[in-house]
Amino acid sequence: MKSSLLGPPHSRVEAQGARGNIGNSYSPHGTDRAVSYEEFGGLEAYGYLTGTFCADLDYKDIEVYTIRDKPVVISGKRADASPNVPRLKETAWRTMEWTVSTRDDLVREVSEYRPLDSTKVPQAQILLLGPAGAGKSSYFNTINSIFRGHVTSQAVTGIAPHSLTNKFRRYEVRSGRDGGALGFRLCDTMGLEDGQGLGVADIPYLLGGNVPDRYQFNPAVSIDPSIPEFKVKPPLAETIHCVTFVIDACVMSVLSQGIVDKIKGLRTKINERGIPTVVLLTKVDEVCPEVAKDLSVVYSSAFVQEKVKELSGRLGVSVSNILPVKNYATEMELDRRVDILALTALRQMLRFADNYFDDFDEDQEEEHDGSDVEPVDIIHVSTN
Ligand SMILES: Nc1nc2c(ncn2[C@@H]2O[C@H](COP(=O)(O)OP(=O)(O)OP(=O)(O)O)[C@@H](O)[C@H]2O)c(=O)[nH]1
Ligand SMILES: [Mg+2]
Repeated sequence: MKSSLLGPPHSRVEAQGARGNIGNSYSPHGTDRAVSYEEFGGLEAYGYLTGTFCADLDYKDIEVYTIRDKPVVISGKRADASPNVPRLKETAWRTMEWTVSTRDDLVREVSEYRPLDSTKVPQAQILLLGPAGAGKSSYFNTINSIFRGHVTSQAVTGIAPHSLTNKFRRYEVRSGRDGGALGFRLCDTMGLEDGQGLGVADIPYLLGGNVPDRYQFNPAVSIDPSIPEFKVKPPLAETIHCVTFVIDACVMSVLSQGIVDKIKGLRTKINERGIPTVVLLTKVDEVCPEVAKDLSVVYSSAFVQEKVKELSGRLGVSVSNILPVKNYATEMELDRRVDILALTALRQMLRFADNYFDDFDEDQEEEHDGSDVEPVDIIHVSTN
């Protein structure tokens, strides 16, 4: 079945009379980039971009070569998607109170968070890693919005042929416009891409705090330790204390093997350093129509649960460490349910950062003279 589509990436399009989302994903045929096209809870179609991006970068030509029912697994059984398949489970697979007081308690808990005094670290450093377009910058914007009290978009977000974020940013979050800085930073990175973008060789420098704020990434070249601003002997306060992988629920099923391998390679490096990892599953509003209507049913959604299980299997991460979120993308006003999911995830990251501090080996706090920095894998940590 072939048909041509013209539509904005990562948004709804019309095809074969059905509505769905497009997400760029993998490149099986050289310069062609395949897309997944997914109807809410129903059809799944695969196609290739047949044209180039138009001048305004907003539209892609897409030739769909197949459309088929999207397999859905409910309670461990594979079932064809159909209107008869219950989208919501009778019993939620995670519990959550969606009340105003839950939101307020989370805001308070996160606002009051500070790393243990003994660490001499003023702010936990959380590194956001993930494929291009997964929602890393949007997650920072979401958290920033919550504490600003209105929707903001400090970090640039959007869809582009390659990662839109091209600078390393250690974002601080303030409580209110003139309030003090909170006890964490969200470190935003360039997206992971097949054959380019952030790579496994870059990760030791990012984890080790060697890379300065606003470092300009080069998608074709690994981080260069010979740049003048490269921090040879960063303090513990600047190293990474928790890593968050950000994965787009819409396209995770069709992530290329190259990207999955890259993520696994990064995880190995991160685990070797005992740094805890969390996975954010973004865009859950785009994989389940019930969730799109009301985010508070996210933990009852069979589709979201299936995505969580699938991701767990694909990346080898435990289900409990995969946290569904919906970032602010088009909203003008804050939404309590968006805040609760985003803050629950952040609280988990901060708890994990605390675990890292608890486990931090005193031996690693020894001074290094910094003269022995090697191209990869050497991270110098001191407490100054
Ligand atoms: N519906 C929906 N859209 C989202 C969500 N998160 C992000 N988006 C949209 O997805 C697109 C990409 O988001 P970004 O935050 O720029 O993604 P990124 O991971 O920073 O991408 P790069 O910087 O290019 O690597 C933007 O158009 C966002 O508005 C979400 O949870 N739901
Ligand atoms: Mg970004």
